[in-house]
Amino acid sequence: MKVRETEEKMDLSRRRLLKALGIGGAALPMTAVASNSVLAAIRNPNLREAEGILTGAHWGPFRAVVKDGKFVEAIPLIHSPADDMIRAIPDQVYSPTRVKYPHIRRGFLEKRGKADPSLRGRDEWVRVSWEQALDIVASEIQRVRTEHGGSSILAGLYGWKSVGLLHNSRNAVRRLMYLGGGCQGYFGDYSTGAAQIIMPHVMGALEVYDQQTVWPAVLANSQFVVIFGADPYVTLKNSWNIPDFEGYNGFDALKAKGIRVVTIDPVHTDTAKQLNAEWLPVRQRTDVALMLGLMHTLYTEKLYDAKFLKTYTVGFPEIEAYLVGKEDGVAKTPEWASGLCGIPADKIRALAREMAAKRTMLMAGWSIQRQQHGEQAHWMLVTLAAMLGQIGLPGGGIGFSYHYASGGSPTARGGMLKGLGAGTATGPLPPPIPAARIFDCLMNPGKTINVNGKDITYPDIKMIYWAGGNPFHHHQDINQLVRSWQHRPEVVIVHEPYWTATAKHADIVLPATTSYERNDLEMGGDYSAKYIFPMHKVIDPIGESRNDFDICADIAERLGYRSAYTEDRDEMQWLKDLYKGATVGARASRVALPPFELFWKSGDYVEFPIPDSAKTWVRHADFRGDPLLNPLGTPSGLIELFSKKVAGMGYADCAGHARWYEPIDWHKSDRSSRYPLSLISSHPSHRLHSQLSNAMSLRKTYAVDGREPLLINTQDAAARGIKSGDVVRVFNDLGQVLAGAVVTDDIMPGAVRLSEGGWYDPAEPGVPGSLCKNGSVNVLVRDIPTSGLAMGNCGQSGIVQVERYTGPKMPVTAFEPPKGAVS
Ligand SMILES: Nc1nc2c(c(=O)[nH]1)N[C@H]1C(S)=C(S)[C@@H](COP(=O)(O)OP(=O)(O)OC[C@H]3O[C@@H](n4cnc5c(=O)[nH]c(N)nc54)[C@H](O)[C@@H]3O)O[C@H]1N2
Ligand SMILES: Nc1nc2c(c(=O)[nH]1)N[C@H]1C(S)=C(S)[C@@H](COP(=O)(O)OP(=O)(O)OC[C@H]3O[C@@H](n4cnc5c(=O)[nH]c(N)nc54)[C@H](O)[C@@H]3O)O[C@H]1N2
Ligand SMILES: [Mo]
Repeated sequence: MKVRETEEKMDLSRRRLLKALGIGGAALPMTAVASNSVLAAIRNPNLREAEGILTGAHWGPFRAVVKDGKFVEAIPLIHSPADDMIRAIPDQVYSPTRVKYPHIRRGFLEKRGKADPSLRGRDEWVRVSWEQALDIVASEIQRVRTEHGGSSILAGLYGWKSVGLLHNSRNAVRRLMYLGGGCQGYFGDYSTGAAQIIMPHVMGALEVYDQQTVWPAVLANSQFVVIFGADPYVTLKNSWNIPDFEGYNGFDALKAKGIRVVTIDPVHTDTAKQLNAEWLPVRQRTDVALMLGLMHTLYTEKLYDAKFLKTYTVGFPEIEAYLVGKEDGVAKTPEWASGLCGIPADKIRALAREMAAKRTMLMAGWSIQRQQHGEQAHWMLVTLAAMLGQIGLPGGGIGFSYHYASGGSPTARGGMLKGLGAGTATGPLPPPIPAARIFDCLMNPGKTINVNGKDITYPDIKMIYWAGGNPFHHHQDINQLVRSWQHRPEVVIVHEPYWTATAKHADIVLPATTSYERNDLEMGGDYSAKYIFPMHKVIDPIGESRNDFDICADIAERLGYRSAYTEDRDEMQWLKDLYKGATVGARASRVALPPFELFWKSGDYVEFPIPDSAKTWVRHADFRGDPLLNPLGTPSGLIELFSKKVAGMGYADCAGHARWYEPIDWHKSDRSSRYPLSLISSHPSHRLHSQLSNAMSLRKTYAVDGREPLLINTQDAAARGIKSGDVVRVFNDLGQVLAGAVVTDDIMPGAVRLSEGGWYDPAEPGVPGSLCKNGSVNVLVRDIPTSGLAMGNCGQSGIVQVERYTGPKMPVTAFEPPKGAVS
């Protein structure tokens, strides 16, 4: 595999001081390792000062340069397409949007839980002292818990927070609530809500977060790569841990080797351009129909692998009946598929033949499952791959995470750091609700839903406590969110470094530090797990901001359990103990780590060795080798193209095998005469969701008239008299936003793209239905579940109309602190 030239690689050849030593077969005495490392450290005693302070973000490791106490520059450690995001960090840290002091909205300060909730989002803010804020927070927790029980507290909620395993804001809050008796939580996430529920029924594993057939095996064997609904050159910029960016090396090498790539996407993506791929524009939400057309071709032309289906799967007879139309009277011919997805029938046939003739890797992103009936997309792709019969072969089959966090980067042998845990709840924990049903829950206390075969009854929520997430960008149908938020809870508490829309809609906002204002540790490479990065504090906290952990510890103190919360450990002791845990794990896999003190003092990172066996690893090869000895975790032990279990659950919108369902919103629905454009809400190229939106140096490079950019096709723009740079109004019957037009043929006619993560900016703050001046896409997306089975979110849904905006000037105010806030 071609190795990307990185500063980090040069660093390593210069000084290997902290490279963890793979001991191989024979165990080295620990002392030998330690003295080695000590020697190395003495050779570079001033590493930190000389090269900047090593730390990291979801978008990469970097060295922070500090001058006169100010964080002035962030230098990427590994060059990647995320460099511009790293360079924007100082700008983000010093943004005028920082929450510098604790604030409480006036109504709440005066009347507490009896304050008018409809003033949320428009009340005036009052700066208060930490003492006063913490006293009020603690007494509100106490009051709500006593009056309504732990299940009325919705806490430790969804969000991407920052990297750092100790300062995990979600767990900091969860731990506070667990030790106090418990709280209401959630399951699943917004990323793969549908896939992570359906895949275990079909494949016996999550697939989406599992290791993929590694890149060296793909590069050596794949002859054809088809990418469904993914834009890896964009989405590989971010990882849950600190990225290793190895996925870019994989895709670059694919191109260098001249392996043919086809992308199936409504957008001519950065990835398609980078790889010189053939672009097949597909109508949004119709991939399942396309897959059926491909399968029909394989079937009628006898290009499918009957032996594979017989040996490794159950349920092909049901699929067969459905394909030829015995089940519903409709044969799923390429012509049928073409009528729905817009790709010509001959093209579908040619694609199916090529897939069957070559060693083919089907790579899918997650957009196609973040839609109504999203379960079907991944299930149908598995069904198509099973017909091709290449699952478990090197370079063939399916991969659901090549676009994310460098899935396919070979896994190292070493230790894993654990982080701050939520601890054990001292009281009963109610069954968690699906992540994206939170606002259905707010509006409907006592309602019972049935999800993945289980009944769950919604609690009556009185308190929302959020740290590390931004629901006023991430949740669908923001107007409904405003309504429910102003209707139900008595108290809303948010920890935030920035005045996001979520903070602006709270009762109490506590200023949180960024990860550059505290010490921490993080793993590097989600799939490779090959680095441990130190995250040294770069600067002192801005304003009076504090670490989530310290805030919660002080609240725990007021509630009488500080010592249980902190385990009487301070920041450095926690870090030392987390590191010690990884040392023990590493030793078990015969890898020695340098002692913590040395590691921390050096300011450098640790890199674990990648064993040769990891470089040839093929997903499902063991199953293919012997399905009896290595069964999948499904009821049959085989791939379930038909699942009796799912069929038995009886959902009207998720049957026993993958099938095509018409979505409520698409180009053929009734509403499409009023809202003829399909709305694509891809993940933004230059930020992580809403994070970094407030870094203005970066924003200047993509915003149009200071607003979120809307990609619109040349024909659609011409028909509406829209030019690049125009302010446009994007609307449907859920709401309306302003955006800046980018007219291009990189998006197919009939579709527009407004990336997720735009800061919600209501022209009339706190008023549901208000125009959003900045272009937050979730004002326009329905809050419906993918299906009864998974109840994932449908972020990649929506249909809209677009017109040139001719109304009064509406400057963006999303990045200004709210009324009364002291900054
Ligand atoms: N329409 C549509 N909607 C979508 C999607 C889509 O494709 N389409 N995608 C969905 C997906 S996959 C996801 S993952 C979600 C993402 O949704 P979120 O994870 O909520 O998005 P982020 O912008 O990352 O929000 C994280 C927040 O945590 C704050 N934060 C960062 N560090 C800290 C810290 O140390 N302490 C505290 N207290 N706060 C901190 C940040 O300032 C930020 O406001 O969005 C979902 N929404
Ligand atoms: N730069 C950047 N990287 C990120 C993130 C970020 O915010 N910014 N977020 C991270 C997170 S939390 C996640 S979950 C992942 C998300 O990874 P994904 O869910 O894969 O990303 P999306 O942006 O939703 O969609 C990817 C592609 O699908 C296309 N698409 C949309 N609808 C359809 C459809 O119906 N059919 C087809 N064939 N294509 C369609 C879009 O045009 C886009 O090119 O990315 C991660 N990486
Ligand atoms: Mo996500």
